[in-house]
Amino acid sequence: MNTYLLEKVNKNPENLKSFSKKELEILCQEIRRKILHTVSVNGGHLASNLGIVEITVALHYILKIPPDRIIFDVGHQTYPHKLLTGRLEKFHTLRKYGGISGFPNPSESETDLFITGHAGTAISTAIGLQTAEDLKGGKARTVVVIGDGSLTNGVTFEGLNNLGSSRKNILIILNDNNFSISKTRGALSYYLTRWITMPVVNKSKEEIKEIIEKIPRIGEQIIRVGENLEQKTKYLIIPGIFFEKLGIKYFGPIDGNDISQILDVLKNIILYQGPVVLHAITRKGKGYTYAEQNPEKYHSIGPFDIKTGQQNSHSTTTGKLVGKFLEQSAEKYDFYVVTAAMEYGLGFESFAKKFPHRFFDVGIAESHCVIFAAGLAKNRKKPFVGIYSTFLQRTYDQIFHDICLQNLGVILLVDRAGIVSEDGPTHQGIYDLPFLRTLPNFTIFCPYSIKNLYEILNLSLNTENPMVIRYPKELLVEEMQEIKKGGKILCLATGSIASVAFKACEYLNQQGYVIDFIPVSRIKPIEDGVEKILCQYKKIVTCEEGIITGGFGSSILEVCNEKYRDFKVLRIGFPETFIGTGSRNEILKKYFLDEVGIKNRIQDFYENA
Ligand SMILES: Cc1ncc(C[n+]2csc(CCOP(=O)(O)OP(=O)(O)O)c2C)c(N)n1
Repeated sequence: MNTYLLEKVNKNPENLKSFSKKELEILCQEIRRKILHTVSVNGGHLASNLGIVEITVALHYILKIPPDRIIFDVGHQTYPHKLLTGRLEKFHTLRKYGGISGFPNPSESETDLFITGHAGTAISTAIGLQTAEDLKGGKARTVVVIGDGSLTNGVTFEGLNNLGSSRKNILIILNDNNFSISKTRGALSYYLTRWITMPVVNKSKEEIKEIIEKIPRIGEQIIRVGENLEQKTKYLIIPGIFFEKLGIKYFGPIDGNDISQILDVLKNIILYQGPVVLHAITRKGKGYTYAEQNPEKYHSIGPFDIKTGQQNSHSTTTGKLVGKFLEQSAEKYDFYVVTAAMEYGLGFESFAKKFPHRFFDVGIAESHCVIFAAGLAKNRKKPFVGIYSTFLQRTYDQIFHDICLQNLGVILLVDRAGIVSEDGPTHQGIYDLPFLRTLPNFTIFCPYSIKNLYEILNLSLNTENPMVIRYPKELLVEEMQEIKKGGKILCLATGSIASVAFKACEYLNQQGYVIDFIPVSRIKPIEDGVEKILCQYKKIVTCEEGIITGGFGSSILEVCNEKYRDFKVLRIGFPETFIGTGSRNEILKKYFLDEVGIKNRIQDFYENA
């Protein structure tokens, strides 16, 4: 693969500044090819990165980074940025154990300022950075790159509101491709789409006048009151008006995949004082036909064949089983399914297609999503909320205030609980249990097998109180057994790690140890049977795929502490830390949570504690 220009930039990023427009175009092609090739082997966020190439190259051409800085919202679209900032040689390790991250990471490069992966933070971060810059009397510039999906996020709105009044010199590039993962949802998206489809952009002044006049009711009025044509066309530019009302200057839209056009506009806009939005229309998946035609599928994809576009493996997920269950139950039960832009990852596409009036995608708006569901429940329409564990963190207050405090029958389907492999520290689903466990009125389940998952889902159809069902991405085992041998140690394991702990106990029992094992799925309130049996053991081991601080093991420790005097508890789980990229197996091994690690720790506890 020819990466001549990319190598030149890799040697010294300053070389980019001497490239001709033709060379910049070729550089964009080299970047696209490199990304396509690497993601086809490692998996990753393909479509978003292919769409953002020209904008990234243009920004690196215009800015001096550092001290100038680009803050990418979410950060899933930083592959071109990584290739332009010294990570070409390591790019083949993208998302691998010990390799470079699929998201910004300051430990890789000083040009990545924050570790990010959750939507909506970039504008607030930029205001903070720029305020500090002003306080220091510095001259560095801050540019935000944000997609139309992330623009709809509530945190983004808070940032925009503050930006308009704080008047900071921040340039926001709105990367508008009409998609988040699925089609972007909400009124703002509707207005942006109107803009794209409106033919006004390339028309002559006379033609623009004609178009405005034809707008029912308000067209003639606009022509009368507008002072000049530019001002008149502004009334067509509804998103422009949205930003300008907030005090943010709006320019655009421009073709965000045309490097010449972006450079011409950027050169002028970068000199503008105060907050500015540049609206760039891009094509998600640009340059790779399969991704252009199906941006949802190629938003985040596992390894695939470049020629055919086919994914190498099609492992099903626990979420897909949940989606299927909902679909089948919907014929008999009256309920609704809600998500914050994660229909595809949750495995809910089929339900959404079959029951479009019972499915609500509210956009990347987790806090709103949870309160919306509370409203449904209060008005006797039973909601299931599908959400990833890591994004659930955004909704702690809403769960507390709008679900648990009101004791409403909202069922939270918490997917990606446990290790999520390649997405790294921003996406690990290991922190939710400790914060959920503190809230009154909740029942929390961590199913340990598919059979157990279905039992819990069936239960949830008839429940009228708040409930959480946490499950991993990977398929759970079909069934799980108990081991009851009257052993001197009891091992209690919950959720996805239970099958690993079971194997470790089974192995030890074969070696002559006597260890009892019980898989536990209802961890709040702790299952009655489990609570009663604890008194029979002096040594108890707990196992969970989450941090041990405040988790399942801690709840067992609390019960023992309240009821018994003479006991020891070994809690096996993750230490209080952030966990990087790698496959689930690699990470479990590193933290001694694989079969061998668990076996060794139980053995040591058995013999020495
Ligand atoms: C708070 C939060 N919710 C959900 C996600 C999952 N997610 C990752 S990227 C993405 C879509 C972002 O869309 P957009 O900003 O338009 O960028 P694009 O990928 O289209 O370039 C979503 C929903 C997330 N990262 N953060």
